[in-house]
Amino acid sequence: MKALILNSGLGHRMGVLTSEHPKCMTEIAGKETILSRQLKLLERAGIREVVMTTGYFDKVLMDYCDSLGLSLHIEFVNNPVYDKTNYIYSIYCARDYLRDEDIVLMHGDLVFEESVLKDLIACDKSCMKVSSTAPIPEKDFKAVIKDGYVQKVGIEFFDDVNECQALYKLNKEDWNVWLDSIEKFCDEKNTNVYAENALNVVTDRCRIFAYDVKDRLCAEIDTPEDLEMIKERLNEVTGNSDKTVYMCFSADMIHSGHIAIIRKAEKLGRLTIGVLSDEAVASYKRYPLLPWEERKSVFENIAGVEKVVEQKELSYKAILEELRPDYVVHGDDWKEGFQKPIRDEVCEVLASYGGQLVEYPYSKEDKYDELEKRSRATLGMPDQRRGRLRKLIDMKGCITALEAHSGITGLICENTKVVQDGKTYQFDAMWISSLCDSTAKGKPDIELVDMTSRFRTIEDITEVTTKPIIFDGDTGGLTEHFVYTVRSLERMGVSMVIIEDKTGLKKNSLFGTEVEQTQDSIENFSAKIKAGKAAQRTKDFMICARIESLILERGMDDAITRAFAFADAGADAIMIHSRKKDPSEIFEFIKLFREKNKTTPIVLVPTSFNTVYEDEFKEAGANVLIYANQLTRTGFPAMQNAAKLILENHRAKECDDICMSIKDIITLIPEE
Ligand code: SPV
Ligand code: MG
Repeated sequence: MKALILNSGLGHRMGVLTSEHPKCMTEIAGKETILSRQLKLLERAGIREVVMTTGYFDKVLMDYCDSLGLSLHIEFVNNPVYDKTNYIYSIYCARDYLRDEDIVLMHGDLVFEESVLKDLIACDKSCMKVSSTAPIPEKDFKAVIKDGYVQKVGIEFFDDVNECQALYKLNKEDWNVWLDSIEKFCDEKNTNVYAENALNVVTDRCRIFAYDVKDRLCAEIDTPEDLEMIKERLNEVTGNSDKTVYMCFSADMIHSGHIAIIRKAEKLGRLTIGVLSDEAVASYKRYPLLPWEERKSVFENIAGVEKVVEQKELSYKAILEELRPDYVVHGDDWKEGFQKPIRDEVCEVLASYGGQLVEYPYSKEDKYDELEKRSRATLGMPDQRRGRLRKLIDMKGCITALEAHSGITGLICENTKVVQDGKTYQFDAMWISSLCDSTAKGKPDIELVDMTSRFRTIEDITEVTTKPIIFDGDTGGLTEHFVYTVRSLERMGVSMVIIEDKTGLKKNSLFGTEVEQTQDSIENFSAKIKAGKAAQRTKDFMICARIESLILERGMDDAITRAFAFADAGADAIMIHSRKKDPSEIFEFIKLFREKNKTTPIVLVPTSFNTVYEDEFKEAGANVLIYANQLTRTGFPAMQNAAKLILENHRAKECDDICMSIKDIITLIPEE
């Protein structure tokens, strides 16, 4: 079904109100014009195509329609002799777009209630709006009605008439008959009459039902007095139902605070809720307990919510530019803190089109904090935590992990956030490095710290955090031992173990060829991977094969051959390591691997090749970036320095400047 809107006339009787634009652009409620309202109602009624005839100020009209940003395709048809003809000729000009279509026809100066349009469209017969209760106008259109159907329309009839307006729903069979008659009139140069004159001669074949809307609003605006009267009526009948309201939620836990603000928002108009995407929630808060689809469905089922859409970013800019709501509603808590830049941007976008921000006092209640704490705790449980690494990789494409070797470094990784340009950044996962775990225990990184002790570190960290864990499993040890390690790690909620293809006494890779190291054979290492995969009890757990060929200078061919072999053996991810500052061999490896394998995640530890930005690695095809030792390498030298300062000064005062205050150190540890 197409809509036909007749906008070729100027509306001389409106005086100065139409000196710069056509009558349909007259404002009837705030910035809402007769036309913007008509178009929005058509859009809401499911119409997608509009044919609009133009005349006066056609460029102004076209630009205006464009600026409304509606999802309607509008075909503009100019009547070149708009000042010498009546709208019958405008329809004639547009006839090629209109034939064989069901049509909603309306004059461009009509204002009607939404239900009037909806009812006409829903009527299966062709129909015209009439009112049996409105006074019979002296000089305007009346419809002569017989047996419920329109016989004639014109200003000259007074018997058996009802007031009527040029708002029709026409089924194509009836419309084609009327359009033929219009064509005939115009071909015979009869262009200064109403289109209804052409209707009146074919009503035996063009059957139009007189749809009585009684007292509902459907009136034209011809004069400034009409305008004032209709503005008032419109306000009475629509209240706020013409206004649109937008709110955004991340919540996977709806509580009475959310419902209370939704109740307030819905009073302002028709409410659309934006639900933040999983990625946006994970970026600023924590991984959502419920995926987006479920959160969407929860909001869809709250009374008063008309529509739910996805807000892909913390920034509201894109969604506001698309929806252009009259109001954005939010708690006033975002006037300060990390959300302030987001609020500032919202104000800017709203100002650009005349929208308004409505803020309600934010009620911080302990019970909500308690609920949030409980849901965070759930995220830390082994079954919840384990599968999240894979989900994050799927969701973000490339994730970051930071080294943690104790409860406190785990908390730093869990809670450190940075806000830049309205976006929040935090680490996605934690890396339990053999180097840092050993260093924290004052031992060399040679698989000397036994598994029981390494597991203790994992437990210290899991007790106080929720983020997924990648465990540095060194060589994995004997295959017979590795299978037990896999199950223990799974039980603890670890998401991934990385084992390197070395055998014998392992030393840290960053020594390169300075130390004697033996690379395991492809066969042995593949067998270890297979055994690990067979041993695991959950489907979430990942085993990553780490290739040492570049570290041991065995060449790219060896590295890539191993990568394909280990992926074939069942490795869930491939880590390639290098100790060169120049990242080219890493990029070359990624390119060669991705030529044949598009899906197996690639893991990198950019300690030496650290000039490359995360986005560049992501672009190249990497999926996990591990910052493997930076907390250890910054934390322990700071301690060494403090120890020296005390010894040198024989007191602790000189240390004060480099010490965190007691208050700050306490706040690093969340209260239970
Ligand atoms: C570790 O952090 O222990 C690692 C990475 O295995 S590296 O030190 O670069 O070898
Ligand atoms: Mg290690």
